[in-house]
Amino acid sequence: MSELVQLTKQDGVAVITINNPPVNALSPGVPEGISEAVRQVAEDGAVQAAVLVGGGRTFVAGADIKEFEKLTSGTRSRGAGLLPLLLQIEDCRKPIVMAVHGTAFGGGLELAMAGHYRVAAPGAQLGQPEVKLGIIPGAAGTQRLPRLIGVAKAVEMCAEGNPVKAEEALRLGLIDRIIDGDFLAGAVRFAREMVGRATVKTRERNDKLATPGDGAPIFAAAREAARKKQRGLMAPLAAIDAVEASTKRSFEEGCREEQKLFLDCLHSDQSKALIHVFFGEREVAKIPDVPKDTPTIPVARAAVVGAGTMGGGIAMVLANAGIPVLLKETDQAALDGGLAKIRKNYANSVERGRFTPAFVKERLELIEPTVSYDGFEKADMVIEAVFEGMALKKEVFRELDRVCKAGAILASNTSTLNIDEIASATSRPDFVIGTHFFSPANVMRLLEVVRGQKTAKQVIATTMQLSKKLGKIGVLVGNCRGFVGNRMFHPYVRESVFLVEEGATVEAVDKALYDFGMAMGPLAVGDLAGLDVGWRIRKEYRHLEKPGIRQAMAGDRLCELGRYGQKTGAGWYKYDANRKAVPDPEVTELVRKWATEAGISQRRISADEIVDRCLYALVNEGARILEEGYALRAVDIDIIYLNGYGFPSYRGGPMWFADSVGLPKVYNRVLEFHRQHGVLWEPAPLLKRLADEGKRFSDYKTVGAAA
Ligand code: 3H9
Repeated sequence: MSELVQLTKQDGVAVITINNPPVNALSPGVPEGISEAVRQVAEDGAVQAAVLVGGGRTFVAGADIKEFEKLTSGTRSRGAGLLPLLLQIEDCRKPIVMAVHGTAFGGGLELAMAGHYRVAAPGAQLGQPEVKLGIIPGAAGTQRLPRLIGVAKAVEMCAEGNPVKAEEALRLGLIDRIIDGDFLAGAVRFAREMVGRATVKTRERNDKLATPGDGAPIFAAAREAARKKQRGLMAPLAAIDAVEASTKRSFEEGCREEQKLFLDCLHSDQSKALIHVFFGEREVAKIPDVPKDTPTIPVARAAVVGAGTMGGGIAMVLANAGIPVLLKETDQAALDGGLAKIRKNYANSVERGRFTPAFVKERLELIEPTVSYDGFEKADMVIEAVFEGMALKKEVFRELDRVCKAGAILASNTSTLNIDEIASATSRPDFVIGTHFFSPANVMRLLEVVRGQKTAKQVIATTMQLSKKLGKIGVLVGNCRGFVGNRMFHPYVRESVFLVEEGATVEAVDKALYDFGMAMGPLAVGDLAGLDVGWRIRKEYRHLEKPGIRQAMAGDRLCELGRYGQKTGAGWYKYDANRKAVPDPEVTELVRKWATEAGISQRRISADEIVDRCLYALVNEGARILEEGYALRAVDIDIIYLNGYGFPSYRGGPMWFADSVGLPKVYNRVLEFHRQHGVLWEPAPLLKRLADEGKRFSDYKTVGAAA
């Protein structure tokens, strides 16, 4: 038998254990090992039933995702796949009980469904998350799941990819029992109870399958939801087609249809991008010079300075993770305002069913409002979220340095300011770090963790670990202006404004980028965030601008007219009372006038040009950041854009997108823009080099440690 699968016997019950840490993926050798074990069970007269269980922390978390790349690149052949093994299990005449703890995901759930019975540990999760990787279940999951739980729930699970917990799985009929106490002993006891009972084959059950007529409205609704909620993604629609096949065809024909759809998805660019994202999200946690075993500081108590939108959101995030937090404002009125906003946000979450009232009550009790620094001496970590201004930030850090205990981490939520300069206001720059949350902080998953020149490794390790505890994805970046995300966003937005000045309508620019897959167009984002924010900063730094370089002016001119965006009812768009954007012909007229005055000639601009101008500006700046070492890897930039800027996941992030277009093509287009628009389009040296060498951004490793 394979080393990855063991067989032991307990009084007439065989226990088949899969041991392929960390998640018991179905890597080469595992299916073969299971097959051999099932053969032995069938042949061994002393065995009356079997339990199949995962060793370690989980059942089987799915097919081995690393193998997919080998399959699509042709470095590994598909072999017979899992289907014959699942038939072999189902055809065994002795009851085989699948014992699920941890997760039974993807191929893991497909394996479990081929068993005659399923038991689970409390809290275990079962799901078909393949769509999140741009594929669909490929081992009869779309055919067995509806037979076990009915079409409506099966299509939801396969198309949305979200798992169910054991308790719901029991209600749905996906499992037969929840085992409290000693899991393996309970599963073996269950198997013994099943000896002599029918070995029910899931594939032969049709009692829960809808007729094509009954199923039609379910599938129509699922398609509509997928087009809306998973815009641009192919796999959910393919998953729905595959589940629908279960209602129209025999099991065998349904499996053939599923295979075809599975392979189409597996070979798609979307799947390659989403698999890149899966591994990327894990890669960003790995920091070359901060090894996994770097000691961390326990963060048992925290404090936040500033109860504005960001500070309040950050306090909620800490409280949601069970960390007691002091929330400080300068005066009672501001504090009350901040708290009212927090309560309103929580009330909205209860309304939407995200939190229970009891959960919210507990979390609110963890947030202790204050107008003084009393109690700060107990905090293990303080996050400053006061108004964005260097003098004020330094004053706060000077004070924090005075009141906080030695060993406490002092973090700043600045989105633009120099973290080393902030740190210089303290006597402990090694304990200062940037934690750049994105708005709304309690919703957005991204956390840019900004490493200062002197930030200690344990402070970095602690902050990265904390980001995971807070449900965020932490990405380490270096201390440059705008850090990674906003530094790249600047040329992206600049180009969108230039395009409007050159004759594209506001709607055309936003639509082209929305159709590309961005969650919102850049101009609509500006209206949402407030056009005055950038305008004020630009006014402050105008004296630093190099003469002769074109500056985007239309946004600033709108601000001069009091059009700050949604909050003033007008910006690039007009807004009705419900903040719904309406195109405003007056803006088109105004911009035309301003452009004429500035000597900019207007012309028709295609959607392709809009996308190229905006995205390649993003990519070109990303290449500079990478070469300068402010991001550790191209994938770090991708993860930032996917989680903080609404970049479409199925395009893998801006750097992956550029790689998939091909860097020579991207470089040539950047050169073309350089010729047309001048110095702002100077190609990044790294882009040129990689394009010349026929390489990709993902091949490039920085020497910098994002410092
Ligand atoms: C599928 O099954 C298709 C089928 O229909 C069959 C078709 C024929 N493969 O996430 P973690 C690695 S598609 C390979 O940090 P956690 C992961 O990269 C699959 N590797 O732990 C990481 O490596 P490293 C459907 C995998 O406790 C390490 O394991 N299944 C796989 O936070 C630990 O992972 C899924 O989509 C895998 N399948 O979360 C499930 N899974 O340490 C994907 C994990 O080197 N997996 N690794 O960075 C998950 O959702 C989470 O990993 C899980 C554990 C919840 C299981």
